[in-house]
Amino acid sequence: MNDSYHRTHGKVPTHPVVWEPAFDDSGKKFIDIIYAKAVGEGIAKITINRPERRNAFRPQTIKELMRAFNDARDDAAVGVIILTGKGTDAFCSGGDQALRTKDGYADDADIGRLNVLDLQIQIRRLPKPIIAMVAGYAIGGGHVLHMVCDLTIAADNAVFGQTGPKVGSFDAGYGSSIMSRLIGPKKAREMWFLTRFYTASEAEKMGLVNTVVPLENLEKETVKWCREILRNSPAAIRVLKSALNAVDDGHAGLQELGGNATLLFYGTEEGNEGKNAYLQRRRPDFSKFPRRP
Ligand code: S0N
Repeated sequence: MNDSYHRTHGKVPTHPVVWEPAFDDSGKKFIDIIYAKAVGEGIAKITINRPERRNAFRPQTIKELMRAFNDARDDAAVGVIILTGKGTDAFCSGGDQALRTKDGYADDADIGRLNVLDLQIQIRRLPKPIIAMVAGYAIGGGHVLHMVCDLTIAADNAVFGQTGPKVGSFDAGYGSSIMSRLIGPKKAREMWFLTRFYTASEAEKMGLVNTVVPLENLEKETVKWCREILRNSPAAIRVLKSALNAVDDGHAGLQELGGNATLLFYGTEEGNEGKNAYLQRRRPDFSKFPRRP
């Protein structure tokens, strides 16, 4: 960043972030994840906490992730969310293969499910930026999770890949369509058909990640990106996130974008004239509002 940028915006603070444990209002504990918020800053951090399984997710993990994302969405003090994995070996290695049944993934004696798809949609629709902070492996359904996040900051030890056709699975939803958007249709075919793994620097060249930093600087750099985002207009970012997703998300994408237009309209005098007229049992008078060119 040049000097004139700093003159108008001031320097991005570099003091260490202090995390404190966070909870949702369900009264339930988190077992498979760690949920934290930065003291005095609008950053939430959600960490998949199954390092002994390279942070593979089971249905329970996804349910807890969804609870934490929901809480971060509802907390007006939170402006940016980091998704990461515990330790430096893996961001997430996808669905827990030991729990895969003919119905999908099943926790102890439970029915199988593919609830990671609900989480993907939640990440896409959540109106705050979500940053994947990736150290180590981002593989399979874990690779899809980083792709559906808004930004990805990778450590130099990160490894990216899909294993589906090797282990008898595939993600024919976002895992295919968003990948094709990110890296192009030929490269997406390569990634899925050959099931190769890619280094962080290869991923950066492919457009899979935003930046690569030394492992020891991963969180510091991610927090810096969060702080830069937090200096900007939340409404502008909210609308932009939905706009950037709208074409790919079809009707649901337009609904999200359109919802933001409604939200902004509710804040205008013109929008309120209609409501007030209804409540005051009078005919609305929109004549004073401009019909702009
Ligand atoms: C990640 C890899 C490359 C790491 O290798 P490394 O460092 O050599 O470690 P390992 O010794 O292999 O692993 C350490 C321990 O962790 C266990 N483990 C690792 N990954 C998994 C996993 N995914 N499931 C269960 N266990 C895992 C190892 O078994 C080992 O345990 P111990 O010490 O007890 O032996 C390497 O581990 C690797 O290749 N992992 C598997 C990656 C993989 O194939 N993932 C699954 C891909 N498929 C999906 O994610 C499904 C996609 C999906 O979720 C989906 C998509 C669309 C629609 C629906 C769904 C859905 O299913 O919900």
